[in-house]
Amino acid sequence: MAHDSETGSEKKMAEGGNDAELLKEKANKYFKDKDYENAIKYYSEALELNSSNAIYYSNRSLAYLRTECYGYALADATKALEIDKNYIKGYYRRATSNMALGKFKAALKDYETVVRVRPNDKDARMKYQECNKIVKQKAFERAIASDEIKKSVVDSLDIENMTIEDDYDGPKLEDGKVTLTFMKEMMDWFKDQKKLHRKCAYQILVQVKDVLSKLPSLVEITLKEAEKITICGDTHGQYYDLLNIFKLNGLPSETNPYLFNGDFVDRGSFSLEVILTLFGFKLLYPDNFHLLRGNHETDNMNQMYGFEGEVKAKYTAQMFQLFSEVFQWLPLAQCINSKVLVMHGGLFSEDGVTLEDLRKIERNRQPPDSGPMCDLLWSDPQPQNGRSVSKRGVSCQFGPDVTERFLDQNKLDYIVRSHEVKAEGYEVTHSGKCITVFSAPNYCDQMGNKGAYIHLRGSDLKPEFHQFTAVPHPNVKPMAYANTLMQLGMM
Ligand SMILES: [Mn+2]
Repeated sequence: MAHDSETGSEKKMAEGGNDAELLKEKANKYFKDKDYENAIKYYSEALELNSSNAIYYSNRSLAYLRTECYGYALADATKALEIDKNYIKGYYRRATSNMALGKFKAALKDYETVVRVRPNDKDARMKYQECNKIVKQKAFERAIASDEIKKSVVDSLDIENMTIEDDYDGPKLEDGKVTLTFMKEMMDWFKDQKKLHRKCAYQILVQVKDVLSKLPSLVEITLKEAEKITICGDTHGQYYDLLNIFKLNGLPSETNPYLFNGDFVDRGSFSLEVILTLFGFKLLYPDNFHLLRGNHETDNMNQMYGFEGEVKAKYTAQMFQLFSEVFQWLPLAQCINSKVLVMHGGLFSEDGVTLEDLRKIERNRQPPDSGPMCDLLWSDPQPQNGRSVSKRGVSCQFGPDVTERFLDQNKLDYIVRSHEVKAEGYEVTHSGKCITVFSAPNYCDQMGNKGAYIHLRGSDLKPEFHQFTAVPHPNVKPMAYANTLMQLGMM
């Protein structure tokens, strides 16, 4: 779908329409240069002059899709269709927004409409069929889930008897254990785009499931005076940038602890390499290497944004099932020295949530649509007081007063969260009480942002920011394994 720029068809515009058109042209140019923030700004200005133009809404909807603001994208696509119910692109936009939000049935309705209106459009038919397939598969999964207690993949594996072929000369666990030598060999092996033997991958997954399932939903650690921890944000399958973090900041070890704050997989096409490396270090240093769940360590996201496709391409559907089981055991939040709380998304849709409430969350599941578990994975801060509807269409946005009250009630100093790309790799908001850290530089090969990580020392718990830029990676584009409906060029 080309981006809408046809100007000729709108000669019948109201007064001020030409100014609005100029603003749209300006916005289109920013869009083309992938500067989505400015594109949104000028589409919005165009809409202020002429709020009855479906194309403006539709174009802004696409810019919102690109910046992951699916809630806003959905609202704009809906608006475009209210103005012009024959506007085909509006249906595509609304369908894509709904897909991104995991609302597959709603998306299917829009694809149905397009196919009905354009029976000879092959592209439309393909999208309809793709979406229909997902809806059917979801219905099937629900049927199974209610029929019997879901069995673990672990029970159907016979890892002991998996043979490693003689021609495999890659890394192997030593007596079934992850060692530092194994980790170094595996990282080099991955760097050369080679595949770890499936037996080793399964060994890591089964062991890490066991380790993670013994952790509480809220992990609490204490740093001594002289100790330091490094907190990283989203890595999103950018394996070569992960290696660069280790190069700049040192390999994980008992004296160089790390906390990776979710969204390890999806989008970047080296998600398996990232997650197996992180799981390997979790096994090697269970008390000094920490992982929290992000909103992308979930089935719906993995189906749309590439991780499921990548695991199926490199291994099997069964292995993806096991990943899904492991992800459900990732802890949801971590508290450092009873003062700093770390989570992937942010704070809550309601006041009064306590650390005790977080400890009690039964996390071994796909996240619900609302409530504390959903908020921890999905919410975002906002500059104004109070709460508002999420731009993403899930959870909420919370203001500085919300942060203040939460910290007061729980006797905390500040929160660290990730989840949003930031130009500088980090951002300090809410008077220093809400910090965002993001560690995927030049996100999706196109955002031009820096990455960052944070050092926290036991002595003062003051955040110290370190920035870095993207390094080259082999020529496999982000989203290469994503569902065809989500691939960038097709939106
Ligand atoms: Mn996220």
